[in-house]
Amino acid sequence: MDVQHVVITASHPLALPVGVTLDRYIMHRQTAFPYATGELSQLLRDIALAGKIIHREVNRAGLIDLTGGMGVQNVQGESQQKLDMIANIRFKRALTNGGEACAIISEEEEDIIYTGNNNGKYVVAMDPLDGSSNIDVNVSIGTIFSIYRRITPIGSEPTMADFLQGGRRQVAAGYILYGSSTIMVYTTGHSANGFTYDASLGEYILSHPDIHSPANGQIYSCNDGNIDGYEDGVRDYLTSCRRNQYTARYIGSLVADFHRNLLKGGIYLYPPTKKNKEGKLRLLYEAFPLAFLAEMAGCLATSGHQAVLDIKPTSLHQRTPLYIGSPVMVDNLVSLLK
Ligand code: AFP
Repeated sequence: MDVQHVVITASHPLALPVGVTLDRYIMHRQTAFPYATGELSQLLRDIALAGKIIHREVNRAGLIDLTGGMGVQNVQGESQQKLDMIANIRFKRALTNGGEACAIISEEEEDIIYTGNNNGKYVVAMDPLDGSSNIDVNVSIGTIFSIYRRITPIGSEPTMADFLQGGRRQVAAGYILYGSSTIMVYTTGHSANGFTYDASLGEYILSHPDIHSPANGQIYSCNDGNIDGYEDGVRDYLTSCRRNQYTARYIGSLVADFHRNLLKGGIYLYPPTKKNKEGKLRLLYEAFPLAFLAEMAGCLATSGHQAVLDIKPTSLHQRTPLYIGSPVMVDNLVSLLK
């Protein structure tokens, strides 16, 4: 059954104030959907819970390494695994135990992961820990997730088709950034909201309601070392950024770069390069979810030739060029591309 969505912005009578917990917010939002069964709400809570566990692991990563170095393992035998593999295991476990997802795809794994919950209505695409080169050096990293309502019959085994529906079919998407604080930002298709994690309470608290990104910005984020491989239009755009004395900021963790630009105004670019002719970023795990969020917050996301959300996915690990951020900046860039 198609559900009538109710748009709730910060000024809507159903909107909740800064300071409410994520759980309460999710429950409250559910009341806006007359036919909601609570399954998507539960799935979001499962993801949030996995995020808390990753937050804990990230914050003691150095200590885990020490333990691993001593040849000691924890009860799950995981202490010597790299943090991105641990995050992958944690998320799979949370989503499998939660029962709402019938299948998962992960940037860390080649094939579909079947949860055994064939009655689950949803499938989840996730990058459990993006920015792996930053893990060992205490620099911000993040989890990205994307949720689709399955198109195969409930009760049957999910298939690739459930994951290849296209970005506009996402029912929810978001990220958890493990930075100077941990924040979960997500959308269910109407507004984008951010919840900062208070570890002392064990709760995510609404801190960034109804995010609207500035229409224009002065920050550009790309790997300058790849510039020789960029097409002329991208190089021209970067030249204009320098001429305008914009600020260059590149963390190398998409979630962190995206989050900063979302709040402050800016553009993130990962064009095709000599090494990655299709671009480096993954369509299903990185580009689709962030593009969905971006559009909710008033930003644009393009591959250079079309809106990211209009790209037809054909494989689970497909790559795409990505230009995402403030609409004026993205439009200026696109006007220079052939
Ligand atoms: P890793 O997880 O392999 O570090 O890749 C991170 C990422 O997908 C994205 O988060 C970064 O913005 C981008 O790749 C960094 O890529 P470069 O190191 O090529 O700039």
